[in-house]
Amino acid sequence: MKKIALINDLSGFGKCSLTAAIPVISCLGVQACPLPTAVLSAQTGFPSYYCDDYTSKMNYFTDEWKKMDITFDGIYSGYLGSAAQIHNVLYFLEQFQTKDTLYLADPVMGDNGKRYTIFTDELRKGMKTLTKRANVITPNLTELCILADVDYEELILHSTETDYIKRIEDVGHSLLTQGETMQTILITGIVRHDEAHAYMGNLAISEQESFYHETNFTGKSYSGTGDLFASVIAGSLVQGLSTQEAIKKAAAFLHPAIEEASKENIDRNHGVPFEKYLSLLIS
Ligand code: PXL
Repeated sequence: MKKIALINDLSGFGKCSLTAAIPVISCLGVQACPLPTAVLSAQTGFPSYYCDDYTSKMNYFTDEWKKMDITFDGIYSGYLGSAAQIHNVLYFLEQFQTKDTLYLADPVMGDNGKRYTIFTDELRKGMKTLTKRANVITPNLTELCILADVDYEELILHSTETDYIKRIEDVGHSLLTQGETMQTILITGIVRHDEAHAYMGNLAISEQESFYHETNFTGKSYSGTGDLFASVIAGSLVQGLSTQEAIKKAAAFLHPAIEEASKENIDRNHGVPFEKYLSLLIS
């Protein structure tokens, strides 16, 4: 059975990080192997939460797994609680990344133009280092701007213009050329408007081609949707799907869950009812 190492936190509430990744990767028929970066009572968007940082424990997992002679088909790193954890991820990559491993780095740093509370400049530099080692990265538009040193507010001023996606593509291309192993940048959560509607889209950029896919936008964003998306992509690519197929699969799974969250007026911090749609991932 194929295996993916999931370097991410475990949050009791918020339907994000490991609580999103494990069920998705499992439904895609891939073994999920979690390496926790932190254990939290709830994700950090809630007004109060408890966080047990795992920085000093992460390398024990790496060393034990190395002793077990394990190999991974995929490595997926997400939320990191501190810049020190970057070194742990790099240590993990030294032990387990080969030319046959798919490494997906989700540079979790912010959303809707805002940085998450734990975010520091050191963490930004570290995330950038990780993205350079990855084969696929999945920034949302906010994270793309942070990585590429582009002004988010200025960029979204163009969201009603016909060349908006092309503008984002140019930003993505500038990052792609900086990566050592980076083959695909998958930009999530692009909100575009025309006179009548708003759309939410994902843009995949590689050296050879770009692919843009969008669905209607409900007007709200929810905790964990980026993690659910990246999890579908990681599991699908490891299973041999193309990037385009993986994006369509992720959108078909996420769209109804987001629509339901919006209809039910679910608090954004609690995430979307994705559990009801997991069967869409089973083939
Ligand atoms: O979904 C991203 C994420 C993951 N993990 C934790 C978070 C967040 C976003 O706020 O707080 C703990």
